[in-house]
Amino acid sequence: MIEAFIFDVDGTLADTERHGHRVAFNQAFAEAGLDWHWDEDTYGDLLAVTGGKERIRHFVQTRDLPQHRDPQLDALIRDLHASKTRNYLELLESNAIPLRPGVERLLREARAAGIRLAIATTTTPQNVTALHANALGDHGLGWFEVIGAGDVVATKKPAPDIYHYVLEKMQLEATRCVAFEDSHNGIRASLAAGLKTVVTYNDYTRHDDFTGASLVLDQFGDRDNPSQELWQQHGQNFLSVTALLQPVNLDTNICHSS
Ligand code: XBP
Ligand code: MG
Repeated sequence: MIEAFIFDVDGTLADTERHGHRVAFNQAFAEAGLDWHWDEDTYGDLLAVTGGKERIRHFVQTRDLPQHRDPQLDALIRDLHASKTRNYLELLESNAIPLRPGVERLLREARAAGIRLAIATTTTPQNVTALHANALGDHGLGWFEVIGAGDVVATKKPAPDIYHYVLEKMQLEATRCVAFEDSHNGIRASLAAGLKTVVTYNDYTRHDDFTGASLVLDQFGDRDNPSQELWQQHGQNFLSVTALLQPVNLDTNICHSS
């Protein structure tokens, strides 16, 4: 019997990457006097590396930038990422990034059905609390029993560490949980941890390989903004807790790579 839903954040709860994180990174680079600029396509490629600090390091190394040989590279990455996080939090505080369609509804339905909620994300913890506070109000913070985020684990997605961390904190078996993800890195992590996974892709991840997912959707949807894929697959307008708790909807493993 399913007892908990474990949600990824970026790309799943909210479409944060293109106009959120990416903009915050570019602001940090400009503030530091660097001529680096991650346009939307470049950032889409860099999303193959999870973790903002790891992403900056990957960018410097793969483009063999002069900073690559700087003995202070670690300090530069740390300072850039701190600026980026400040910029991103300001973006969230201006309520610039809404939750995706159906997310708040599904969270409320799950709470009403007694389903426990948690977060398993690569992003920085402050980013999670700010997203929830701005999108759900301060009461929204208490909806999640465990927030597994960022550097709380040594190895980020696609490693399963963050899911293992959350399962251990919740004292739950993976078979009692459903994971919600948006990307190939994310589903690799959740499947490696043994969780059935629902995917809601976005513009950056629509062509990712989601093999092994139980459901692959364009969005959770709402009555007035339906999920197109769920309608085609199951004749339902939007993803509901009732649908998720019917084993048939989660026992199918989808081969989805386009
Ligand atoms: C997505 C990520 C994060 C964000 C940037 O996390 O990989 O690194 O892109 O956030 P998820 P930080 O999909 O697991 O929520 O700069 O704070 O890492
Ligand atoms: Mg994600």
